[in-house]
Amino acid sequence: MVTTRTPAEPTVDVVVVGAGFAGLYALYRFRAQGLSVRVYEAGSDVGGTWYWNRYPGARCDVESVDYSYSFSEDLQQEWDWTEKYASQPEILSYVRHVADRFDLRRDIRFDTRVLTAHLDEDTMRWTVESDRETVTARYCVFATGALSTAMTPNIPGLELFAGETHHTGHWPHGGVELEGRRVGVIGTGSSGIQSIPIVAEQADHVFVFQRSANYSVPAGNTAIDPETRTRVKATYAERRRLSRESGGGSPYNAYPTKTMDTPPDERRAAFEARWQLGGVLFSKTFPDQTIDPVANDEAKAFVEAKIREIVENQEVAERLIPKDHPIGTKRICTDSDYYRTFNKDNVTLVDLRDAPIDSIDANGVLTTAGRYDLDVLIFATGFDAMTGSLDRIDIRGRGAVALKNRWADGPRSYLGLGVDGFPNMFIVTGPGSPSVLANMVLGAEQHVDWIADCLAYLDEHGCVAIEAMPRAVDDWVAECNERAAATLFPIANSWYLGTNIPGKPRVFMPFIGGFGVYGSICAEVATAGYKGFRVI
Ligand code: N01
Repeated sequence: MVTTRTPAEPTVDVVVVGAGFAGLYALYRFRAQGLSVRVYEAGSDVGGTWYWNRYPGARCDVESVDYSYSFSEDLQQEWDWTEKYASQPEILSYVRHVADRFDLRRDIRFDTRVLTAHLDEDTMRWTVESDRETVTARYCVFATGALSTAMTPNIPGLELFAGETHHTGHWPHGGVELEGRRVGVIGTGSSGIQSIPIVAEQADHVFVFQRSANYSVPAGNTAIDPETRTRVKATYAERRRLSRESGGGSPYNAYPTKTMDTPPDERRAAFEARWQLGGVLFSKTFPDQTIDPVANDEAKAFVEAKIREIVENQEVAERLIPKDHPIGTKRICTDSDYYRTFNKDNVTLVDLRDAPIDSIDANGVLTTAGRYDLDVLIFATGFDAMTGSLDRIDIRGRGAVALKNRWADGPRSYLGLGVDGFPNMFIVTGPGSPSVLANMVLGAEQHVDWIADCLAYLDEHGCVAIEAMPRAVDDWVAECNERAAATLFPIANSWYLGTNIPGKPRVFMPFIGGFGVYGSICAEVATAGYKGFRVI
């Protein structure tokens, strides 16, 4: 209920939390329609994920020409990506360029962490408190990232370690001296698999502490030659159109036939072609690969044969082959010579399934089978994904109910965008949206455009608030669960389901129905006057 009292003017129209790809575009877009915006960013510069993740080998696994903003044709045409898969430094300089080119920095407060965001039900405004200031806003938009809260496991004795410890997600800006040192890497997800080959080039010895093996395919990174660049730029509009209609936000389709409907020779050739091309799209070689167990087994067998072929020591090869999940149901990793790295004399695979980590002491890591003396210990142990960055902020909606408590059994939203009981609050690329299953940059643009149009609609209609209705949230959660249950994804214990965080409810968090499908649903909701939302 909105009271009749005239509220004090809010400080700004919109507070945006986070200045990564999503937050920057939100600032640009909201400002363009005349709204006043303030962005808070905990880091000292723009970039989000690409500001923090500076570990050796950090690189995007979506093609650079696709993992970039589409909102400005001029920007698209003037920026020259140098590699098919951009490295972290190149992406960070791109994001910095965007911030400068569109004069975004003046509305961003850096080195500022948002602590609380509380709704005033009388005014329908949000009071947002950071470690620097408190502001009020008509709308609060969380662009806090899906993989932004690093997780370091609570291993007994960690604080005793006399060497250096680093998390890949908080890598020092000046880099880490690895030359001639004994380095331990805990974790073999995307971050570990990307960094281990480079760490092994520098370190005296690398101990890879592997709990679960992951599937990895060659990244297939190459320089972008001038002809390719010209061709991409000439056809950008079509490329973006196809991306928006696609399942994953990139302009590619799976093979036209299902795995087992494809003759064996042709099937193998298709896998081989994808393997040679490299990249995460291997997991979508055939359309049924993460749906049909038989199809999945074919893809697995292909990759497992590759691992056995590359790794010389067959005992090590067997340990590097995952035993616990269908291929592609955890984010498939991409690498540059990961498996070959295990042929080096200075690399040791420590299989924690045989002997788990027991503790850490001043000199290194102790497993139940022995000790590993180290100078540097790298945690490539991942993130409290999708909800972690929201949980860190005390977000309170109607009745002062905390979002964290509301989501105690798993995140519940309508379209991933809105939550009942939290009017005028929006989440960008959060749980309930395609998010991490699609191109995050196009995902952020699609969400921000939807929110911006929604805010314009509210102003045009003299409304003060919009709020997801409980029934719409229930239905959306059910739809997300049904779609996930129709795939093989829920079989795997992964950060998609929160299983990497002790005590987190096991819920498949992203919307798995495809980027294009999701975009159409969001557009239909808006066209129908924000069906499923209550507009006040
Ligand atoms: O994190 P992860 P990540 N003892 O959670 C292990 C994106 N990304 O940072 O599986 C021992 O995948 C854990 O073992 P287990 C991408 O979406 C993209 O690597 O829990 N080990 C696992 O091996 C990716 O999926 C890019 O048994 C422990 C690892 O740590 C996501 O970010 C690059 C442990 C964590 O793997 C996250 O990737 C990097 C413990 N106590 C990241 N706790 C690209 O674009 C955890 N582990 C290429």
